Amino acid sequence: MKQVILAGVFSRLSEAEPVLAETEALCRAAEMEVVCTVLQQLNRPDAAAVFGRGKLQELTAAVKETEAEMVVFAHPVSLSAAEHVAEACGVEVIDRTALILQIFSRRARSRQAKLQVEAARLAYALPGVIRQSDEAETHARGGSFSNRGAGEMRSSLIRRRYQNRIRQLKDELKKIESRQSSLENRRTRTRLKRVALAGYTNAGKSSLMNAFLTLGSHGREVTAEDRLFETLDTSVRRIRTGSGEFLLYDTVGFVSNLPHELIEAFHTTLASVREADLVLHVIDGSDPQWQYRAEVTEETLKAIGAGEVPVLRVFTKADAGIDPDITGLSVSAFTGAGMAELTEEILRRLYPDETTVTCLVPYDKMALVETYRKIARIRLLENTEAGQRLQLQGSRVLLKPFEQYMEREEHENSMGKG
Ligand SMILES: Nc1nc2c(ncn2[C@@H]2O[C@H](COP(=O)(O)OP(=O)(O)OP(=O)(O)O)[C@@H](O)[C@H]2O)c(=O)[nH]1
Ligand SMILES: [Mg+2]
Repeated sequence: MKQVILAGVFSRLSEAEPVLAETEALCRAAEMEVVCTVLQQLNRPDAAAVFGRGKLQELTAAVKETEAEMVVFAHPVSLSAAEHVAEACGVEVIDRTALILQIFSRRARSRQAKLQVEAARLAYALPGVIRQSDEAETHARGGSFSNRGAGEMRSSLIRRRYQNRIRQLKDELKKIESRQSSLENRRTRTRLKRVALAGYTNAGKSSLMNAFLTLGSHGREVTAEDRLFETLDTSVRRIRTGSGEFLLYDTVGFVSNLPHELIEAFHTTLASVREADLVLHVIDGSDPQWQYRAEVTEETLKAIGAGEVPVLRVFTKADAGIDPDITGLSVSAFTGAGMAELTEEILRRLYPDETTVTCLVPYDKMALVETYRKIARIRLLENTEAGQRLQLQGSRVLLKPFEQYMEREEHENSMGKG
């Protein structure tokens, strides 16, 4: 565990709490231990040094006293300001974006995730490289004849190397994407509706996916772990329940102010959310900060271009003691409680005009039933003297001709087994 000092500038210290808690959790995920916190109340961070002069001295003293190895800012900081702070206090300084990039980099397992993280890291570092190479150039121009060249050449070489690597990464990612999109096309042909899990990191999305799998579907379980950003790739599973089917996508979790470099690099991974028919917003109901985190998720959904997709909120970890103020759907991935209700609600949202009815159709009207075999699901309940008792499931409009034979309409959308 690396010992670090958590630092930050906030316009109102009272609002700092959730951001600090979140950054501390991010530090733990990067195997850093926060030994001390140094905050300053300012309308905005000082452009040159983040902190004011006095605060910077306080930070330097804290570094000495605690023997911390690094300072982590809880918000983005310009590269030049970070350099200034690093010079003043003599240890490495990183900002929140760099911290998140580090965690992503540790977690990336698939080739795609690794390339995406590398692209994001280079995009993050590039402005600094460009600045240094520009400075070297200016310096070389103004300098004497003898020092012109070496520094300038080295900097522009590094800059070119970065830019080439970024181009190379983009090309490779495109190849992976085109392979994926042909797979997606095959999926589209099945015309199953798509549901995407979304939510704050560690909310319980992957565990919920696994809970759906135990409802009777086949497919490998996904990894669920008590770690931030455990999932960086998108997995898709076909969920078959007694009441209907859909495709379920599990993907990367969110955190406040997800760096735009990451959002851009993970554009394809996040397509599963943008292109879903329904977003299942998974909220950890046992988390005292759930409200803040749910807002973060809903803002991030907009930021990734999924603002128009209908959202269904679900509170999970009900077994761990749920906030009593919560009124929405609640489930537990561990005990399976609430899963049937959740499935029904998902199907209701996916097929708003579907219904299930029971009819008694006389034997001389069987031709009608045959006509509907292709567009409605029909299940024989029993043969009676008066005719066949059938359960029909399909869109409300299509089932109209059966109205005269209807015995009862079941609760909307519970699609009968079979
Ligand atoms: N008590 C309880 N714990 C749960 C439940 N679901 C998930 N957890 C725990 O919450 C932690 C995070 O679960 P994941 O399913 O990995 O969460 P995630 O949202 O996929 O996380 P990321 O992929 O990191 O964004 C794990 O330690 C799980 O064991 C639940 O229903 N009840
Ligand atoms: Mg996960």
